[in-house]
Amino acid sequence: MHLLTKTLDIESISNEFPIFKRKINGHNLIYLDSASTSQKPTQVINSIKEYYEKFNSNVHRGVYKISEEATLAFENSRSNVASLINSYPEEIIFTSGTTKSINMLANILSMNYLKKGDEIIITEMEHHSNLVPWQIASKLYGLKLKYVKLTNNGSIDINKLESLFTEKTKLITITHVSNVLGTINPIKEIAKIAHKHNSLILVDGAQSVPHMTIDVKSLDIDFLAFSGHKMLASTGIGILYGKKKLLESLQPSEFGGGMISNVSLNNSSWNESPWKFEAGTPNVEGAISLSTAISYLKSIGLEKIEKHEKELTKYTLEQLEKIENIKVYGPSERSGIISFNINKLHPHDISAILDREGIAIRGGHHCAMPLMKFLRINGTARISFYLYNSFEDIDKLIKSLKTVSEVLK
Ligand code: C6P
Repeated sequence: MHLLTKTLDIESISNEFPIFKRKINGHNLIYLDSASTSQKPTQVINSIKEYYEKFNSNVHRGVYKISEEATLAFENSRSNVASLINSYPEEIIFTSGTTKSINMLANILSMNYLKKGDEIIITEMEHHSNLVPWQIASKLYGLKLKYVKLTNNGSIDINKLESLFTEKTKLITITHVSNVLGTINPIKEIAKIAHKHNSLILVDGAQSVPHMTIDVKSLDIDFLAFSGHKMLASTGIGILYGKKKLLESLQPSEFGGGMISNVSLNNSSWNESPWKFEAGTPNVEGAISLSTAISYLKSIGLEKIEKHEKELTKYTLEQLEKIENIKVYGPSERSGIISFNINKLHPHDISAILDREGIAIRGGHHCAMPLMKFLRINGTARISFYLYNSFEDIDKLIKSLKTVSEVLK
């Protein structure tokens, strides 16, 4: 056992995730792809079952018991999400995920706020979900995208970032944590710079909110997007946080049931925030699962989860160095995401070989092609951690990687 300080009781945590009882190719599952999606604990699975078995109904519509129960659970989830990031429930918009949140905001800002010639600052490390929507908006509305170039180890140079701001800059959109390199961007500092230049800031929190304590007030960010499925909840639920005053002043970009106040044949008016941004029947089971997931994460403690992942990351980086012909990408101070290549091996081959031992990792471009271009590669093998991973998982991974490196050199 290589664990000096035992931050989390991994055995009892992993016992709460039914998937770990499964054998994969005759081995216990070692899941090292939580950046892609996380596994789900029994509590979350049961909360979805309970909703369908006991109070399945639409929300905000029915004046009968089970609909009132569903509405209460849905709105309680909004409050639970709000408290997780130190915001108010009115600042929490339910979406289907990070991708949807960013697309929605790109539409909202393009339709309401941005004008031809305005500039948006973005980085080369963004996931396609925080790049393509802005690229399309820039083409449709005559906006200009300005990219922050990365340093050699895949970080942001704050001075270079600040030099891109002009009086035309209206938004900086940036990931909190890179899904490829694990780079943690200094969001508080960047928000300060953005506001100094009268610009808004959107943070892609897909890889940070599940793994660390996020306080939107202390960071002073205007918008934050994240996904439930990367933080123990079901797929199809996500969040767009926006400062209350901003959400109140912006118009929705999607229209239909649930978001209106009054409709006549020629005109319509909207409900209050955040409901005016939630057109159509929402993902009720998803919101309930997210609330349960958040309560579960809070009961363990995000500080402890972050510390645990830091310990795993440090240990893994040390162990990876001992493998021949390996190249690890990204800075040494990072979140629990590590990308690497071994020799000229295709990342998919590395992943397929590990799968034979029940080890799940991801290989490919990770939806970050501009970053791959910057690194002058087509893809990487990537491991990523969560609260259920142990030092034993890493020892098994390293043992298998050593074999891969030996056999295929
Ligand atoms: N990254 C990964 O394996 P969705 O798919 O909407 O839940 O999240 C999109 C997204 C946005 N931003 C970042 C930084 C992300 O990492 C992701 C999802 C997964 O890296 C799937 S490609």
